[in-house]
Amino acid sequence: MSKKEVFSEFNGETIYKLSLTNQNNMSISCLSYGANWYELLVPTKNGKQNLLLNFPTIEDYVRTNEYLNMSIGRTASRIGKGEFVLDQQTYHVDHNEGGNTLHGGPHGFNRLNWESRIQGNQIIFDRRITPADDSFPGTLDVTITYTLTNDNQVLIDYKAKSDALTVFNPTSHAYWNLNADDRNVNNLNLYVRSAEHLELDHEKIPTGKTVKNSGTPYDFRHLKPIGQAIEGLQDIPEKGIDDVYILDDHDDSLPDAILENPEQKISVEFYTERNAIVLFTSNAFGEDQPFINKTGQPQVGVALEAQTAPNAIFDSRFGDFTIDKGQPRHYQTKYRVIF
Ligand code: FUC
Repeated sequence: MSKKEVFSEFNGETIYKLSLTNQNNMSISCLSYGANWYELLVPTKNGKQNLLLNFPTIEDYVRTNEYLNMSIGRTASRIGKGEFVLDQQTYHVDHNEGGNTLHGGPHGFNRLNWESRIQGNQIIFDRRITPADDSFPGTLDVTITYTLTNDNQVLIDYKAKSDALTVFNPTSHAYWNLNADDRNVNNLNLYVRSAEHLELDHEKIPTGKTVKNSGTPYDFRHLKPIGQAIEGLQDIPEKGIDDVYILDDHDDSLPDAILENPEQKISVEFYTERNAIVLFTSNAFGEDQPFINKTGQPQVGVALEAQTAPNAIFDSRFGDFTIDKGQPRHYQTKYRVIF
């Protein structure tokens, strides 16, 4: 079952909502604005339950600036001073957080209304993004595809091709909350297949060093309640997690993260071939955020943003997200939902 309908008008453009349902009555829907993942609905004995946070209007998404469920690009996380070097040439891209560039800058993927269509069990978004649009080098043709399978997996594929050397490190900023009631995520169990996270400076720019997770609140190598980690972080300014976890060596057969609601027996397994996940526990969220069915509060949701470690842009030990002229690039993140 699939449907494309008008969600709203915004700035003279039509925003579409596109939905798919599989044979087990699990549904996803997306919005063309930001190639946004609007809902992941699973059937329960009390009706359908959305496992993602969402807002009622596009204006809420634009005003709140938390990248709620947005597609992020061209580059996830922060580029210090918006500056990087490719083939000995220094580039400066637009800033949007102090002097730094966060999540692709002020004109990132999240600010675009994407071309959208449904094909079979896929929702497909396309855009051409030029240097005049977002200040990054190279005209980039991007396709973001959400696929819903009959074995309850959602795949997000990011494909891009550029007419010049550039960078491409997209992610999904989906915020999860597997509770049917109004609780935040502190009671949910989390596992992350990671032994270390990046050290960050006071502007959250990677220093190049890593920190071992073992013996710290950051350690999720065994399933544990998110609230247990949060309790251990009350002495840091954020009072929560907003960190780049470096994943252990890639193994296709192992989930890189698991989020579990032990009471309702709902869980989501995350699989990525990228080398990092940014874990963000919505630490400063509050009542001014009008979520549907949830009260805005710290830890109202958790984002697990699969990506190449952001410091790869200046340190090849952490990977490489540059793409050459004409060279296609394809990344995939897989979410397996168990209910
Ligand atoms: C995450 C964090 C940021 C920011 C944003 C909404 O990726 O790293 O600090 O708050 O999401």
